[in-house]
Amino acid sequence: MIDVYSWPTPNGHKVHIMLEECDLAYRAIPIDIGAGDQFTPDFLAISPNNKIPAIVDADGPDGKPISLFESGAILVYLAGKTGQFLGNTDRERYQTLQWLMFQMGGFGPMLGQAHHFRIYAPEKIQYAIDRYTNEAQRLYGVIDQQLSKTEFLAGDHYTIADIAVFPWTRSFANQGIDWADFPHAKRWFDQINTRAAVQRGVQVLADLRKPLTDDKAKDALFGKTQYAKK
Ligand SMILES: N[C@@H](CCC(=O)N[C@@H](CS)C(=O)NCC(=O)O)C(=O)O
Repeated sequence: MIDVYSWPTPNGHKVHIMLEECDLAYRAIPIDIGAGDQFTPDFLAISPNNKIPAIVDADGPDGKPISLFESGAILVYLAGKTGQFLGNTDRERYQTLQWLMFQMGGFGPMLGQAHHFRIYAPEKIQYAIDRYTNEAQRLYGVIDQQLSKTEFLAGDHYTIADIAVFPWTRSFANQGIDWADFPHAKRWFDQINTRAAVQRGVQVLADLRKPLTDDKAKDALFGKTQYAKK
């Protein structure tokens, strides 16, 4: 059994989708990041960066339990454990890792900032909105260009690179993205979105999510709770 400590956000959805795709037995344990659950000592013991997702696999390497944080590392781990969605050849595996790193290092963080400054920021700072909206559009251009040449991000096969990028593209409107500008990415989005495991994955814990309106939740994520001196 794999325990996944998570919340229904893009980084959480990546792991939920992968667990569904691999048909692994798992239990989803909600970490309400708006209520500050990510700062409890028990959670920090497995996720010292106070972010979801994290997993504890009772049946880790050598049959011993393992805990992991960082969604990209978790995807690589689950791909290794099951022998699925990493690519079929060494070349494909490196290309998968390349696009996974692209998501972890740029696509996710920059789209997160676009969403933040466009939607959540208490003041509308035009410089920040322009900076991150432009960067979001540039990044969608990168995947659109790739997907004009290949069916999936890493080539001919659906991999953890697609699983990592897809959840971030579900909030395209809040990132200032018009699909009409990115037809190849839209074709890919629609294709991934129809997968049964993807549909199940994005529903995991989904009923717990609330709109980010109250001050306590904003403090937990962006304010004094997040940045309290230890
Ligand atoms: N690089 C990390 C990012 C994880 C992340 O940003 N998680 C957010 C939710 S999508 C979170 O837990 N935020 C709570 C906080 O920052 O306190 C990963 O991919 O796992």
